[in-house]
Amino acid sequence: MIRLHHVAQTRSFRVLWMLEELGLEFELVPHSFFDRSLREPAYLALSPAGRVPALEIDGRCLSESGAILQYLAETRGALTGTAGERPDWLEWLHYAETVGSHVANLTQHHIILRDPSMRSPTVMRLEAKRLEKALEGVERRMAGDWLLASGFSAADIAVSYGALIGQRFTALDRLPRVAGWLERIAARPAFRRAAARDGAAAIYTQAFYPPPEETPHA
Ligand SMILES: N[C@@H](CCC(=O)N[C@@H](CS)C(=O)NCC(=O)O)C(=O)O
Repeated sequence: MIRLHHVAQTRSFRVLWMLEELGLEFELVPHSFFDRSLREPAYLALSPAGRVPALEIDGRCLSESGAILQYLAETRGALTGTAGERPDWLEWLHYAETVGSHVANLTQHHIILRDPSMRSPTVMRLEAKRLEKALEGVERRMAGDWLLASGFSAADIAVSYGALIGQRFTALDRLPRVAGWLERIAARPAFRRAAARDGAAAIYTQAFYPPPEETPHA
């Protein structure tokens, strides 16, 4: 049995959605960021840094979402794009972390650091801009309806997760192709099934987290 260790709204959603796209049966094991369970020795045996996702599959456990998407696509023979598209497919799978790193930094400053004195308004503004720049790269390079010309692939899952969460930190007004892509994604039956299994929102509870205003110099 495939078993996915998951926290709602996190990168493990990529894997949840991929499993739904592939039509695989799996057990979903929900975890929380707020009860220290990801730091228990039993969980650290599954995920060395105590993070989600962790996917128990084929007699072992994988804990990098990009590697998991690639492994699932390659071993289950689906959502890989064509052979000729392989360099682009790999590039997008990893570009997901260019987007994801800004989302993670913004999440730290807007949400995880609860005491405002620990937050950096400069980092919040800078990271929102850098996220927008990373999404502009998607806007410019999308092949058509999806990232690859041959159609929907695991690359769309990897990158769009960052854009879906990222739009809570940077508006997509100037990125119409990205906005249209997210609408197509939201209409996919497997995405809807994954969203229904994701769990209650405990991290992102606001639709938008605006960057702090710049304080005018006196
Ligand atoms: N590179 C890893 C990053 C995994 C990761 O940082 N996951 C976050 C959720 S998005 C996590 O589990 N954070 C919990 C923590 O840092 O304690 C991946 O893509 O799977």
